[in-house]
Amino acid sequence: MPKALVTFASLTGNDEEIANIMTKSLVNLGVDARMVECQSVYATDFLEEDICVVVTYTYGAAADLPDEIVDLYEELADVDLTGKIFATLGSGEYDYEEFCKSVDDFTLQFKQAGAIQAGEAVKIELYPEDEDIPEIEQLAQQCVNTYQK
Ligand code: FMN
Repeated sequence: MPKALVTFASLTGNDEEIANIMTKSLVNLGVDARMVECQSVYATDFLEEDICVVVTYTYGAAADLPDEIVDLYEELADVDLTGKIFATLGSGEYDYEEFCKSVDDFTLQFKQAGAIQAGEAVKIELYPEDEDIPEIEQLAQQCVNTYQK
């Protein structure tokens, strides 16, 4: 059974719900998945996992990473995740110039750490509605498919 860690940053709950849906989707596919708030996670924790998932919002004047996830982002630069599978998701708002930029930042950081992207990052406007759920479930399925290859 593959192991997955889903970590998230969420100020007003949108990304927590996305993380929740992703975790449940993985569990439904037979993955031993757990969901942990990002301030309780170190990049080295991913070394114990098969599937690494980050869910984050985007904030600040210049589409910044949330303060609480900056440490995890920086630590990823020093971890070798070769052979691991990753997925990134997040919530943002179209009104801002750089929609869900933090999701893209993590995608690049995971790639630089040597991990394999399971599927296209999922970006959701604000709260995940019913119509967003299939996209999240599809990413969970892609994580499992990539693991089984
Ligand atoms: N969303 C983006 O896509 N890009 C941004 O640059 C961006 N900047 C923001 C700046 C501020 C001050 C605020 C209040 C929101 C910003 N957002 C931006 C929208 C948030 O990412 C969005 O509300 C998100 O759903 C919050 O997630 P959470 O409920 O998990 O905290």
